[in-house]
Amino acid sequence: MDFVSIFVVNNWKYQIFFIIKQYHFIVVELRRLLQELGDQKIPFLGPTDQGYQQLWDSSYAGLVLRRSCSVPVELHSHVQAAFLTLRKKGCLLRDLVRVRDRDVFTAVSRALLGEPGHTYRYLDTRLFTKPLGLGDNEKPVAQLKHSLSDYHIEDKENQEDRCSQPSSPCLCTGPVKFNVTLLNFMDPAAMSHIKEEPYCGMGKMAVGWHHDENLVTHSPVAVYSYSCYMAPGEASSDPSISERSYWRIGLKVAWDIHTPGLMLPLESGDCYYMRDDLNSTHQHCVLAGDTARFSSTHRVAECSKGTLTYIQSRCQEALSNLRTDPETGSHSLLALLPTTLQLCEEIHNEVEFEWLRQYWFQGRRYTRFCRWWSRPMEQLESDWRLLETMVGQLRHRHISVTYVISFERYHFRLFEFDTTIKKSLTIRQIIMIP
Ligand SMILES: O=C(O)CCC(=O)C(=O)O
Repeated sequence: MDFVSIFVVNNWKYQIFFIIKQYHFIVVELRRLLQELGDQKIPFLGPTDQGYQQLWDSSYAGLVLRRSCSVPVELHSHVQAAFLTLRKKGCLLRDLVRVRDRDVFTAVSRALLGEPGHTYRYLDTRLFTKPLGLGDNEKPVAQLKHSLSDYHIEDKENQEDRCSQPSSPCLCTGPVKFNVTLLNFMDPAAMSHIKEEPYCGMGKMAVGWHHDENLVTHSPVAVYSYSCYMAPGEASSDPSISERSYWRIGLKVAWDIHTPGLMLPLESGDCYYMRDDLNSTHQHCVLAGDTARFSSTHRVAECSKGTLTYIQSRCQEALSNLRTDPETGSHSLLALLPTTLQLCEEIHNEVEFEWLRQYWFQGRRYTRFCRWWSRPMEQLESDWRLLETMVGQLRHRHISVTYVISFERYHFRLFEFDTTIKKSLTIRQIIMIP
């Protein structure tokens, strides 16, 4: 085995060892907590329970509620109309994600809006943004994003002037620039089965317990909630409506079965913020109410490896080692340094597994509603073909171990569709979900 191969094998083994160790820790810790909990449930408090506000202040200080009446009426109506149009146009789809080694469709339908060329990766699926603010349907969502981020930087006195119910002093650290907006929709009446919340007994869950992934450290998450067919604030005037007919947010301290959970009911048009480190120290879930509901969740995604500009520059970096003979069109490598070859292989995998496959395994989702990504994806595909040529050159030089190992590295689930992949991107047809 040559130097490059040994280096890659060792590096790879180390990464696998690290992932297994982490996974092992999580499984052991979870088992220990479940054992300690036994048949009991973790207690939780809602607004009608004594000590609710105290619990909020002491253990959920990063959670801030902004009541619907503090959002301009016009904005409500534009945003809500935009949600309905986007749904009618079929832009919201259930995502195929990876949860505990299984491929599952999310219960909620989703669409990602945001900065052009940005992506957001969660549960092993990369979503590609529909540019926010370009089309008429998305403009109100862009306005909502501004309103939510402006509110974030307002000082506390201003907040108290409003009709919101500030729960605790907010630690605003400055302007926030949300770069992605994940829209969610679910109509409980259309679902054949909705999972029960397992740890506290909070009711039916539209989105299970999780931390929002892939955010910059301490990114706030701002959420606007729209329960269809309920005017802003309407439900609160009817005392006969039980708490469970509302959509609610459940929160609990991560890895803690002693601190009671918190349940926050939302009226249509309410917004809530998860600030400071709340998203990393706590988990949240979404509990289904009686009506259909949209939510628009705004966040600052960690995009250092998640923008089109990034992956294009990576391809250029690798391709700078390729020489094309102007007369014959034949290709050769300029340098054969182990580090250069390894970099080429890494980029080759990255563009294929993190971009092309991620894009195509979601079917015609993106080409159907937004042409924005079509051209850049064609360009990435053509770069990938050139990188394929470069890897072919390596193979002829018997450095094949590097190739095979890194080839098998990502997304085993996609391999189930075809074991002879990498021949060409006819893989599109194979991996696309109808
Ligand atoms: O709908 C909500 O209120 C939050 C949704 C959520 O947690 C998510 O999309 O990650």
